[in-house]
Amino acid sequence: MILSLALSLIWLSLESNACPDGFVKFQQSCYHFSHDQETWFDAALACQTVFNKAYLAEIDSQAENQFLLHYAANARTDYWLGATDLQVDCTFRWQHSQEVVGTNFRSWSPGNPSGGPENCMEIVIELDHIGYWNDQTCHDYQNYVCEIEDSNPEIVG
Ligand SMILES: [Ca+2]
Ligand SMILES: [Ca+2]
Repeated sequence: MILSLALSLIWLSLESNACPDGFVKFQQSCYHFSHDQETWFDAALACQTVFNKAYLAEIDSQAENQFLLHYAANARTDYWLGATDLQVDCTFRWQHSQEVVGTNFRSWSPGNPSGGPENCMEIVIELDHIGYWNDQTCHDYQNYVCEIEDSNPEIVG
């Protein structure tokens, strides 16, 4: 009786943390790693429209950074992230929060951000098979990560 109650509580708590279909949960957010490739602008639009109110992923903590870089490294895939330096060259800003990228920690690939025409931020997998941050030409076609906060789990789904 107690065991079955405990099991149903565990089941309920798992259920209430469910992410939308196609999303993976990590801490307070759900992430969708795209299978299609888009320009940065179309990727940002896809997160907003196809996945109701999601946004291109914003890295807020070292833990979230490690999660996303490891996922990309395992998938051996580059992914757009939600920051650009379209306002001030080499000062990357998250589109969702408007915070400046990399004030507390940074994972730029050596020699990056390289600036100039590379105005959009991505995770790049380098020859060492490790994921880093990179600035890339916004019109390149890349996979992308959408993020949605899981603050109202009962509405999700
Ligand atoms: Ca985030
Ligand atoms: Ca670059």
